Amino acid sequence: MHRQANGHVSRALTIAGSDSGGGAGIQADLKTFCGFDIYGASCVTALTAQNTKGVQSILSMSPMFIETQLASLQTDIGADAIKTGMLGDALVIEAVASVLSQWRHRGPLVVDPVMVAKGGARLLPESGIDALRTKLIPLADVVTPNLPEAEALSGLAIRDIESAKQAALKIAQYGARTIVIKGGHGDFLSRAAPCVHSDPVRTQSQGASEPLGTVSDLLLCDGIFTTLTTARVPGIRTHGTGCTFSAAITACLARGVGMVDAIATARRYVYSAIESARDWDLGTGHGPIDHTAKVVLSSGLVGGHPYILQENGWSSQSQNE
Ligand code: PXL
Repeated sequence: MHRQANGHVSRALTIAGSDSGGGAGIQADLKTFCGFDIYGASCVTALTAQNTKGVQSILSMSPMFIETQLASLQTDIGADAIKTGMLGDALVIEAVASVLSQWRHRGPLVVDPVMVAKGGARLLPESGIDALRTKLIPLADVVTPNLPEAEALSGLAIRDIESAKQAALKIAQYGARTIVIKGGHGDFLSRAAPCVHSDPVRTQSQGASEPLGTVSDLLLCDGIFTTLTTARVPGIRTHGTGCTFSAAITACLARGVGMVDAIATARRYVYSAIESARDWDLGTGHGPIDHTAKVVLSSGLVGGHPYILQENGWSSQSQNE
């Protein structure tokens, strides 16, 4: 278990829905926290009856019970970083935002603006989108929309890298410091963007053409755009990748990792988790990913804590970091 300099165990909190199938939501988040040697606590916002074929039913928690769970955690365990996932509706978003805005000494907030499940089930009605924009995103240190979520939040159609950048700027205007638009749903972001930070996996420079079969995310951090690119792993074992990505960022932030390194590390973890589950025989639909995949952390990120390097196609530069 990772401990901070003062000996405290690093704690991450997920505020999200339960996936009975174990691949997404609270279950994915807690597995991810374990993968990063972080203590994980949870506030359940909704229960889903779900398997790899889809969501069969949803039972929402009342905003009042969600507030009670958060009060239990706030007054005892605390959190070095917090993420939100499926929140369910505008009233829950308002309740969560209200608690978080009054929570002193909490860590950074990662908002994964979950709207639709991989199989197509709606996890947030249209009416919740405005509450995300006006109540929760202003509190966020980082927001991690996929392409459809970025379009819904910004009100802009994303067709290419330029429109993606406009959408990111719009979402940043709601008050979040960092925006990651995930390109897993399409290749709009695979055209190059100006690159300032270097991605340990692979970085595209402006104007460079990108090899086929890649996934690029657009990062806007403190006003600077970067694209982060990885090889695309073929197959449909991608259930829970969004939850896992935002949970991995949360885990890194709880450990004190800087924002850009946290995002790059989370991408590597998700890549490893997809790659590692490729030949799993588990369910017949959108299969889950392997949360026991090795985490690749840079030595500089974790202050001497033992880390594991994995040979899975990362550049030697990242393996040697
Ligand atoms: O991946 C989005 C998501 C978030 N939270 C829960 C889910 C899903 C997708 O299925 O079930 C609970």
